[in-house]
Amino acid sequence: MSGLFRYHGAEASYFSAKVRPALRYKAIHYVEVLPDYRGVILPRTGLAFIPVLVTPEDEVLQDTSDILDALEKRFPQPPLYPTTPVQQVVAYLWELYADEFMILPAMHYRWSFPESEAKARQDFAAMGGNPEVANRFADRMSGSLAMLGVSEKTREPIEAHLRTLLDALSVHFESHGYLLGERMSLADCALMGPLYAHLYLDAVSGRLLRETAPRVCHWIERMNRPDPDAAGEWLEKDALASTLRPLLELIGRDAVPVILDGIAAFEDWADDRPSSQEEPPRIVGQYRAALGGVEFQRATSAYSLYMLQRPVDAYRDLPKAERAQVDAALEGTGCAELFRYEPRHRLAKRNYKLIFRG
Ligand SMILES: N[C@@H](CCC(=O)N[C@@H](CS)C(=O)NCC(=O)O)C(=O)O
Repeated sequence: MSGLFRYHGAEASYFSAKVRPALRYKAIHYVEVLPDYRGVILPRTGLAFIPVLVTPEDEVLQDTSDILDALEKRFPQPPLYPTTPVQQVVAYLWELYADEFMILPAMHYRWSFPESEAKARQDFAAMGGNPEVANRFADRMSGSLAMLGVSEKTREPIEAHLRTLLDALSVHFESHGYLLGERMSLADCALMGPLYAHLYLDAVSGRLLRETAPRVCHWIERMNRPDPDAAGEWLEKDALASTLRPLLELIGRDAVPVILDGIAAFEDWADDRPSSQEEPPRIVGQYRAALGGVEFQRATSAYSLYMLQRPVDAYRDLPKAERAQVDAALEGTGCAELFRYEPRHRLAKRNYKLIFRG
């Protein structure tokens, strides 16, 4: 055993980009290897997802939220998870947004533009070494656009969302190094998934970022090359920067309704499931969502509820006075809706699979 963590990930992989900055920031001794599906990932997790992190003790961690939780526990310094109420809940909120909503612009910009698609196919072939296998994978990914809600109909509101996000992030990064202040957090890591692995690396969106959002590009570069000795602190007194407010308003306006409608549809399905069914399927049909006034259909995913539980648990575990501080910080952003929603079902993990609990 080498004493090293082994990180099975890929440069163009959304979720690989979420954990990599944390490994570097925490100065964890690790190597990043090309994903070993046959030897490690499939036999050990039963799934074909990346990233996967194998610890020096040969424990296999899968799912970026679970990987980051485990890393924070084992290497608490430097921290990634704020412990003050507002910043903690807001960090989980960004994770939910980045994992569940930002997939729309990320997939749109990779697969709706021939130039981006061609580059992605070449990148996949270079990673895997077999162009046919790479193209089959690319076909599956590009074929999932309609299921995700990316279509000619949603193109305009998706692109408008990204432009507004980039403008608001550019303003924020004029005054602050990271989302919560001068230190990276879970929030920044999660946002790296869509922003680095897809939007920065892909041809058309990469140009858009470089031409219109150089400060966002610089944040991406700093996230990928963190200097642990140069880190500052999150804002004092659990404050949020005033420049974060337009970002939270954007999340509240566009992403929160799409996410909550999906969770409500999943819960309706779960109400009627056979009582013997412990494991939900990944996708349970489609639900109606709306973005920028455009109605569309999107796959209903069990995983969205698992991700919602993180900010909601963090919020509900707070003493009343601290919950009031979170309410005050999110007042009028549209994000507080998430905490008013009361899930009727609860999901947990067993052997890397989601299961109903209780
Ligand atoms: N919730 C998982 C998602 C992992 C995931 O979707 N990974 C993508 C690559 S970014 C993948 O391996 N997809 C393979 C597939 O969909 O078949 C996590 O956070 O790790």
